[in-house]
Parts: sequence; structure tokens; C-alpha cells
Amino acid sequence: MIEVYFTPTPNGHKVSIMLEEIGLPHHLIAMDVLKGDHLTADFRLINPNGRLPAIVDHKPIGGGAPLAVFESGAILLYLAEKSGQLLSNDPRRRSQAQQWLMWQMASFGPMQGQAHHFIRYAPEGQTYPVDRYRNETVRLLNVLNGRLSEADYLAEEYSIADIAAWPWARAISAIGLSLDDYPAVHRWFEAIAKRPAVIRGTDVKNATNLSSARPVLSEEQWSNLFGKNMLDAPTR
Ligand SMILES: N[C@@H](CCC(=O)N[C@@H](CS)C(=O)NCC(=O)O)C(=O)O
Repeated sequence: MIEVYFTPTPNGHKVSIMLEEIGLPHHLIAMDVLKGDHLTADFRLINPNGRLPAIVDHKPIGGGAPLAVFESGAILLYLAEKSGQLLSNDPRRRSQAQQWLMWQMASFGPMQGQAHHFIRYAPEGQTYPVDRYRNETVRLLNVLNGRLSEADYLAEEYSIADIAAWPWARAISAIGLSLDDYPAVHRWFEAIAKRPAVIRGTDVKNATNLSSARPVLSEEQWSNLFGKNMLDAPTR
């Protein structure tokens, strides 16, 4: 059994989709980041970085004690290795999948994440960071569109690279961008959205809040996410 410390965000959905795709038994543990569920000493034993998602595999590859894995990209690689699915053994495709997975983890997720922060959570009127991170997200969408104009999937066949990037393509509407402006991304997005495992993997717990409205946070909730409570959380 694999326990998944889960929140219904793009990074969380990568793991719920992957587990539905490969069919390994798992159990989702709902973590409420607004309440600070991720700030506890116990959770730091599972993820020293205190973020979601994280998994604990009670029957890990190689046997032995339960294995905790954090960082959504590392979790996708681990699950691909464990299941023998969604990461090709062909060296060229395998490398392509790894490259696009790293691209998502280093660029498409973090840059868009900052765009969400400055457009939806930070005090209004900060045009420099809003422009900076929205422009970077647009640039990355153009890169994605270019790749998907030359191949059906990021590594030519459906893989963990698509599972990593798809939930972040799904989130662009919340920062006022549209897939209509990226035709190849749109085609790829719709093809993946129809997969039964993707439908099941995104229909877990509460749906991600994809509304472009600015969430209203209490002082306590803001502190858990971005302020003193987050800074004061125990480290491992
Ligand atoms: N690079 C990490 C990012 C993890 C991350 O930032 N997770 C968010 C939810 S998507 C989180 O835990 N937020 C709580 C917080 O910011 O304190 C990954 O891909 O797993």
C-alpha cells in the first residue's frame, strides 16, 4: 500500500493521476495547507521540505522499511520504476521524458506558481512581478506548444513527462491565460483529459480551485502558507 499525502493542486494531481494510470493500491491522506497540516514535526519526517505531495511506500522497491519519497518529479520517477510503466526503456524516449520532466519541475511549475502568487494572493498593484512571471509562463507555453507541434506527446509516447505538465497546463486559466492561444498544447491537453485515469485522478477530494478569483485568506491561513507560521515550522 502506498500512502499519499495529498492536496488537490497541480503537484498533487500529478501523483493521483499517476497512481490511477499504473493501478497500484494507494490511500490518499487529505492535507489542508490552509490549516497548516504540512507544518508539523511528524510530516517533516516524511518530507524534510514540508510541502505536498509526498508518499510513503510500505512495500518499497528493494524491500526493507517503508520508504518516504518527496518532490512530485521524484515520486513520478519512483512510481514509473516500481510499476515499469510510463517511462520508456528506449534510451532516446527515456531521455526525452526526463528532460521534459525536469523542464516542468524547474520552470513550467515554479514560474507559473509565482504568477499565481502575485496575480491571486499578493497585495494588488505589483506590476513588475506580475508581468515578469506571467511573461515567463507565456514563454514556457510557447516552448510547450513548439514541442507538441512536432510530437503527439512530450517524449513521443504518453509518459510521466505529460503527467507532470498536464495539471499545470490545466491551471493557466486561473491566471487569465487560455489554451486557445496554444493550439498544439490544446490538442494534447484534450487528448489527455479524456483518459479514464486522468478523470479519476483529478476527481479526488475537492477539485482544484481553477477560478481566477483572488482567494480570501484569514490572517492565520496566510501565515500558514506565506508568513510566520510557515517560517516557525519545525525543521528536521
Ligand atoms: N517542487 C515541489 C513543490 C511542492 C509544493 O510547493 N507544494 C505546495 C502545494 S502544490 C505546498 O505544499 N504548498 C504549501 C505551502 O506552500 O506551504 C513538488 O513538485 O513536489
